[in-house]
Amino acid sequence: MASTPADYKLSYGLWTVGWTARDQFGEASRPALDPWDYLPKLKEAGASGVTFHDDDVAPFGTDDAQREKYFTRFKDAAEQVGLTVEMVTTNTFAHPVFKDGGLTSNDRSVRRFGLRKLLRNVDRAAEFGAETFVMWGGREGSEFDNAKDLNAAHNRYAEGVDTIAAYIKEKGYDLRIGLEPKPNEPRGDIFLPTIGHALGFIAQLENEDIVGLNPETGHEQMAGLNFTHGIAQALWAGKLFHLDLNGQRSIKYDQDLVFGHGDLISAFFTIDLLINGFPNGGPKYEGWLHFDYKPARTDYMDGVWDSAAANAQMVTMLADKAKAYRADPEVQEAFRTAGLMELAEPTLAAGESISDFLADRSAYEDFDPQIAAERNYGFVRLNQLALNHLIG
Ligand code: GLT
Ligand code: MN
Ligand code: MN
Repeated sequence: MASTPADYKLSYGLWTVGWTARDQFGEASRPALDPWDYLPKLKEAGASGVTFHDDDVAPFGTDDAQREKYFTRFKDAAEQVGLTVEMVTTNTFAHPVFKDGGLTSNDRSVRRFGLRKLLRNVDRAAEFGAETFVMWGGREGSEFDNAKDLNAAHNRYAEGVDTIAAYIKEKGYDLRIGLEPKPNEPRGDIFLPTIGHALGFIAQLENEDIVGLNPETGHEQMAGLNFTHGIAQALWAGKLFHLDLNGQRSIKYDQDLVFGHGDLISAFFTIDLLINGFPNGGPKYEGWLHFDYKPARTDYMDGVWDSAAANAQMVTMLADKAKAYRADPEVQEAFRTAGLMELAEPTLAAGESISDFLADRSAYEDFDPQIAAERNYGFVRLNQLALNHLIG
């Protein structure tokens, strides 16, 4: 039976449907609604969760009394509509004060201001019961290689993230940090450009236990990388805390298309991994399927809601196909032919020492590489079986 959006934990950034389509070259092509007015339509599109930046709900500079009113109103509306605020994130990129970064600006007073804005928003995230605190450091980076002491910049970035993590622990909040990599845009080059860079950075932190990743499909693809491989490594490392699903067609500006509207085959295997897990078991993603996309500038309000629903529809359709693919006996047989199950077997036998291994003539001296080289793995057939499920 076909699945429905209610079968998955689907959530949307408020800034996605809320994007008025102002871009580098043109004015807004759609009006902005009040933050709470997006919620009923998001629910209708298939959402069970919603996420926001501090400034999406209460604009930058709003005084404290007014801020509380905005957040209370938003909270009430979300509860009434039945949407969970599962993640909260902080805008440390839009105001020109952050033009050289929030945590890595060369100006110490800006870094102190940025860190205060982030800590204030940690309290907000906890108040809303969010599970994840996403940090996208879009302005952390440079256009020129001589603009920064790159060692000091990484020290300041680590100091900032560690301070936020320490604050979460001190307060006893049930919250984890998800760092979001991106190679470039808006900065010429952004720090923590890919999943791999971010994993390396996290390993250096004092509070690495509550710091993981929020990878975005298109951001890895902007760097020419394989998103499914990237999230697989994050899962393997126990660091896939959250994710941003969307679409991107090749190495170019951040397109933020609907999920599956970029590289469809990659989207299929992403959902296959997220829904079905690794073929031999192992760590499985249990978190939210969060969409971070932009409704096309050419669409008006009807198009905003069409595109929101399209994301949910892509997940349900791809999940149904991915489940059928895994259950297909021909696919299972092709998995075995391809050696997928064999890969789960350790290369050394249980208890085998290195000297035992060196003494095993069958592993080397008597091994015939020529015969092994003639193995037909059948990867193309296996891939065609996947495509039969996807488009057949
Ligand atoms: C911004 C960015 C996204 C991030 C958001 C979280 S904000 O829209 O393009 O990729 O996920 O701060
Ligand atoms: Mn993006
Ligand atoms: Mn994102």
